[in-house]
Amino acid sequence: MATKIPSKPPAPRTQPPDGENGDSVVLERRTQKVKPPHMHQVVMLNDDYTPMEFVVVVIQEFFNKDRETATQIMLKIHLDGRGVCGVYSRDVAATKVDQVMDAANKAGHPLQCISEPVE
Ligand code: TYC
Repeated sequence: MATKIPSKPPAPRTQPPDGENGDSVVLERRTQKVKPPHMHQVVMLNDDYTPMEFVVVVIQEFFNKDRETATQIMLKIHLDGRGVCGVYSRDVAATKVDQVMDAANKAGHPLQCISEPVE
């Protein structure tokens, strides 16, 4: 392939590059551009068929809660219809939902779990 030779050399700079005044370099302070990730909560929903013990074990296993805390979360879901099991980045929350749904399907329980952005 033929390389095009520029007919004229580039014109010499008349201005120093941005941030330089010729003698010294000026560093600009900029505000932080990277925002923390938007967090998502994994919410478990109540139903009339999934055994309480199964829900407690799932919360312990996938949300790293002790038995006491897992039981309190399960009872909250049972009484209120829904409850937050944990708050994570979007991808981790989606993985938790998949893990719970997979375990519930394999055990033959209708347990439902969703992920939603934290307000
Ligand atoms: N309501 C269920 C029962 O009485 C227990 C249950 C709790 C089911 C929480 C689902 O997410 C749930 N066996």
